[in-house]
Amino acid sequence: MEMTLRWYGSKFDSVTLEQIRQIPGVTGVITTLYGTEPGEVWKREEIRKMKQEVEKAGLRLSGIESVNVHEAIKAGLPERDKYIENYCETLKNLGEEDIHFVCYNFMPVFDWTRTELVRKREDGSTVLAYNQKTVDALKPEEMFDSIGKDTNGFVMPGWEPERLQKVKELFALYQGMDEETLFDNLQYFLEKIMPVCDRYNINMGIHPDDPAWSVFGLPRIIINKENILKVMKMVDNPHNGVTFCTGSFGTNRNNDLPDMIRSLKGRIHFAHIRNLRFHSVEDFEEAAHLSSDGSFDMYEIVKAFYESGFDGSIRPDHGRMIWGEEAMPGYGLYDRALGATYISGLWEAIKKSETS
Ligand code: DNO
Repeated sequence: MEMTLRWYGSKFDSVTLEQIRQIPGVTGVITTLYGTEPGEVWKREEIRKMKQEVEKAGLRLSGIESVNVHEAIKAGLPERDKYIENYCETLKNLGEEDIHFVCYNFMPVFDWTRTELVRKREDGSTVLAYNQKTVDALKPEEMFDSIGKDTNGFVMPGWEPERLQKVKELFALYQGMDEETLFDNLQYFLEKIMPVCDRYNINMGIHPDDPAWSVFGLPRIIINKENILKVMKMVDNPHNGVTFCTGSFGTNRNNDLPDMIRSLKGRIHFAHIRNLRFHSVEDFEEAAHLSSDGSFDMYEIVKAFYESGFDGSIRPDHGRMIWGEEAMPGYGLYDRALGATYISGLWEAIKKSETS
């Protein structure tokens, strides 16, 4: 297991590589060429520059989150082949720069969805939150305006203004599309990229849908054990793997996270670990990573990773905003650093108790 932190690059992140380097146990970052558009080919020089910057700070570039998938691929449009070719070219360039992990998602139109970015908790910290009734009362195109004022001026991943300006157009692409068609489109994409992944030894990790159910009537498929196992089977290649995000799969209270982790043995290449606090099945907020602060048993989750021989990168996912920090919501330094040391502590304890 390698402990990492997500980093958006010096132009976009308030957290610096020097700060990340000082978090005990963190040796790598997960980053991206933030600012590239889905469908673009990533140039080798740009990739190399990004990697050198990370390495110069004494850290490893452990993987990419995300190389986003163009909407034409998800919607299965005739021009998808061109964008898949571009995707393969990007993978090849990453492989040639010795980068071997890529996270992506296959959610139509929206990436992750939250209804509040600064819900205040009793201790004065703030967290991201989701309420289904709020979503039900909104039109999709109003979604960004409803939270946009709370981003502290940061461009949120998955909520880029260019994407949101086209929301209505994008919705039209999925009119009447069922889940089976979305599975087919994912299979088509995976079958085309696997040869490049085999050649350059690139592990792909699909990120679950967040929340793990349909929003605004759009089809969503990476939501539970049955569906994720189906994706693993339909392209049965170890390079076709998962980014196991506890906070996303965990939105659905029927998902048994430790059981899912065990059933995906060998196919989880990257872990996002965070905790949620539920007020009802349709209203939840993000919590500190500790079990006692939320609704998940973090010990059982980390144990499932340990016992299934997980050897990929872990990153503490979204944290609370604490100690007056101003950062991209969910991605401040302080609470994620606390999360990293907590998860490392659980890992050490589990390892020692199982080997003694
Ligand atoms: C949100 C993130 C997601 C994730 C993508 C992966 O904070 O977990 O935006 O990076 O879904 O492609």
